[in-house]
Formats: sequence, C-alpha cells, structure tokens
Amino acid sequence: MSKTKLTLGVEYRSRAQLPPKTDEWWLGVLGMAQFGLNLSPLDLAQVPFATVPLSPCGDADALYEIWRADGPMQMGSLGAVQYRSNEHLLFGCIALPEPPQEAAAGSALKAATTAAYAQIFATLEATGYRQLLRVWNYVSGINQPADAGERYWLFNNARYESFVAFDRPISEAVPAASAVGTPHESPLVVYFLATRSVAQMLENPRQVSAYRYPAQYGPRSPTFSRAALLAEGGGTLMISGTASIVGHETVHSENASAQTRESLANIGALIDAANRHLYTQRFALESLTYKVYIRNAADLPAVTDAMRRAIGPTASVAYVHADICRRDLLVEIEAVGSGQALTGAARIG
Ligand code: 3EB
Repeated sequence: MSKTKLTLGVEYRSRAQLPPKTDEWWLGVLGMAQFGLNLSPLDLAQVPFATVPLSPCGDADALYEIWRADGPMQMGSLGAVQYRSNEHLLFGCIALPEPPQEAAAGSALKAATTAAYAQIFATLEATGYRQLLRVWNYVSGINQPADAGERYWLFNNARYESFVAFDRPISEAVPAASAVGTPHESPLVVYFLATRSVAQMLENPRQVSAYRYPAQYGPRSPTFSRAALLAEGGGTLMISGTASIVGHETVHSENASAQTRESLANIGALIDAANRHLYTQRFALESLTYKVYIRNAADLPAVTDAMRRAIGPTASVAYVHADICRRDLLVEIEAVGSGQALTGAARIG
C-alpha cells in the first residue's frame, strides 16, 4: 500500500457547482465552510462544514470554501467540534453562541472563545493531530466597544489564555490565522486545519510579528503567525489574513485601493520567505487562491481592480463582506498556495 501524499488544496464554488451528495468527489473533501446569511443547512453526513454568517460580494447568496486532500478519510466529533481527517491532516469546525446571560458583562465573548479553544485543543490531543496549522475566527461585533477597547481585544485575551492553559506556545510556533467580524449576536465560528507532521511558520520582514504587537492594540497580542508552510507534497502555503499594516501601524487608512496594494506587498514578502525556505520559486502572486474580506461594499470595484492588476486575470479570488479587526482597516486578504495538483480534482461546473 502506498502512503498518501500530503496534498492539500482549496477551491471556491457556488451552491450550483456542488456535486450531488452521492458523488465520489465528496470522498476527497476534508472540510468546508459555507459563507452566507440565513443559509439552509447542507445535507452532508460525512463532511464537516462551518457556517459563517458573512455575505459573499456580488449576486450569489452562498459561497463554498472546500478543502480537498488525498487518501481515506474519517469523520468524528468531540464536544461541539466536528472533524474529518486523513493520514496527515485534520479539518475541524465549531460554532458556539455567546451565552446571553453574560452579554452585559462583555464576558460572553470570552466564555465562548475559551470554550471553543478548549474543545479545539482537546480534539487535537485526543486525535494526535497536535500541530495547529491554520485557524479562521469569525467574531461577532468585532469592532464594538468593550471594556477599555474593542471586542477583538476580549477575543485576543481569551485566545491567548487558552493557548497558555493548554501549554501551547504563544509566539513563533503559533498557527496562521484570520480573525474578522460577523454581524451582532452571531455565534463565534472557528474552523481550523491541523497536522500530525511538522510545519514551518513564517513571519513577514515588513511587519512586526502579531504576537509582539505593542500594548496600544490591546493588553494581549494576537496569537498567530503570518503564514504556515507544509513542506511535504510539493509544499502548501497558508497565508494568514493580511492587511495594510507596515511595522505595526495601519497605512493608507482611508484608501481601499492602496490598502489592497499594501496587503499584496505583504503577501509578496511572505511568498518570498516561503520560496527561500524551499530553495525554489514554488509560489507566485499569480498562482495563489485568495479570499478577500471587504468592509464597505462600495469599495469592491476599487479592490477587485487592484487585485487583478497585481495578481493577473486567472488567479482565483473569492470576495466576502466582513468587518476587519481594526476600524481603520478596509480590506484583509488571505491566500493559499498549493504546490502540487490534487488527483481527481478536475473542475466540475
Ligand atoms: C493584522 O495583521 C490584521 O487575530 O487572528 C489578521 C490575521 C489579523 C489574523 C487574528 C488578525 C488575526 O493584525 C488582523
């Protein structure tokens, strides 16, 4: 028996482009996220999916982010975490409402974050996929005032304390991540990828590491790396949510187009770091798969134009409306580079 290769890829589809649930295509799906408001649940027993209450930009009500991998897979759950794994990789997701009785105190978000991360770490420890690679955090009302700052700060406190409570590093080996805002009173939604193998985390020389941000951005720094690189299987690069931040400061605060260009300059620096690490020009701006969070719908044309000028006409880009974790940020961009074509991943629809 040949060992499965460590291939991993992402693609975006509309609801109409999803194959029928009996199609063999689903056997190669590790996990999914569906983006949209008031979506009906999917009838899929064998694939975990996160439901993220954010609208795709444009006409479609739903956008599907699909993580594909090779080899036999198994579904499982632990607490509220649903997961599916192959030999090397695990995709998991969890959604937790903020307990209403605690809403007034502002500790509801802290309680939901602590519970979500406790269940995520318990899942990783129970299954043996110990290395958290990539985490997506969808936090309701992320810019709303709370305590002396914003709700994002409360989230950062609780995330940081969860890493400490589970004896996880809080710098360097932390996962790549995104954290963006969903509408008021949405549940906290977190989905993630973890591995049994080792991963290389990357930082951006143009930016202060997020885990070393100064205290003006909150008493606890955000616990994430700028990118995660899985070297096996041709290399998979997972770039964190990336914004118009140089050093630790927001630049171009009123200008979505310039923020898009600056974010892509940051992504370019991470591509360079990944290529240096692999001693080859594996990744390029033109060949990544992107997801772009846009605060204001009116900025969409300027952002799409800036994207196409920088990445060319063919790269895949999905656009979603979301609040970004600093009020002066209008755009956040995440990206994935897959080093090797997936077997049987031919496009349908
Ligand atoms: C930044 O660079 C922009 O808190 O997990 C990007 C990616 C951002 C992840 C997180 C926050 C997070 O600080 C915001």
